[in-house]
Amino acid sequence: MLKFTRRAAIASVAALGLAASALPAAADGHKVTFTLATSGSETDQRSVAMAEVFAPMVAAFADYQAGYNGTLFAQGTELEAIAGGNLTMSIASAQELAQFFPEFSIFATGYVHQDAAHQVRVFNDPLMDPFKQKVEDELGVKLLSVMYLGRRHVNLRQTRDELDVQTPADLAGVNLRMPGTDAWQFLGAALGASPTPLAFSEVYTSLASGAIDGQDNPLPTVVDQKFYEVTKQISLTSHLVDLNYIAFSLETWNSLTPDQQLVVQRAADAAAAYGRLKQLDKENNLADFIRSQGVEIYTPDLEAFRTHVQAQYVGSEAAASWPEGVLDRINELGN
Ligand code: KDO
Repeated sequence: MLKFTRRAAIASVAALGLAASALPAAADGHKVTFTLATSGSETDQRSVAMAEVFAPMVAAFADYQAGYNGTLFAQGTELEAIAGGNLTMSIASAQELAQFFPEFSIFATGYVHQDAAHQVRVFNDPLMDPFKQKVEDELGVKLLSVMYLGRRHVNLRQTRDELDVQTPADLAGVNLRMPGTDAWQFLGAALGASPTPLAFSEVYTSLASGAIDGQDNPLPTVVDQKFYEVTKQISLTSHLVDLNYIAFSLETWNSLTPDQQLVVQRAADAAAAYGRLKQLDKENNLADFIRSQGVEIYTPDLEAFRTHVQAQYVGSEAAASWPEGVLDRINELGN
């Protein structure tokens, strides 16, 4: 297994950074401030990548500040804050964008993206151009890069002896927390569960109190949020290879010089690449730690889940919003 080294990552992005720092500071010496709002923690790999890679690369002309854990803007309100001129950046989701543009639900559909590399090919493919343009034209938000969040799995309070999750039928009646937007709730129901909308910041306490039976974040998030303290099993459904977008204010973007725009784009790509490698490294190496905390991890009947989940989207309102040919192109870009 390729062991991703922190030094290698920093060296590879520093080379980019050096090129960027050769650029002159802001013409009048005045620096803009880029403010990021995220419901993620400060230690989440996407947050770390923005602070340790993106921020230094734009430092010649921009100060960077970040609000974590939803403290600046509640989860799901960041895009509106950017559109309203009250925020520079967010780590947005396709599910949040689907609230404005239903067709974005295609990128939030269970068992479509195959892995991190597939996400990058899709984001960089011409199929993405109309999606990106619409977000710029109608929301005033520029999608700079795609970030890897990870493979989402069903993570429950019940032990496997109490509830062995092999097929969607085993999730009937399970109160599974999903994030609040329609695309997330649809996915939770497609898994066979009874989805409950709840903000990310409420998940730990709701698991601890028993207000919910489970949640579905990737392994790195299970560790970062210590969900292993309040859950007893993970059925590796891998039902969504989840992504986020580095969303940037178009108004701020248009205020930058072409050179500065190039640096911002390169900084976003470098941060996304760094965070992706770190998240993949964590994802591939955390299972034993989580097991050591008393959480049983096992693989269910993946074909049963894939078949059932995908059947729920056929003929759905979400699928009706997908532009002709896009799903076929996404599948072509798969392995
Ligand atoms: C979550 O609320 O479960 C979720 O994983 C949804 C993602 O789209 C994203 O908002 C994420 O939370 C946050 O970035 C916190 O990790």
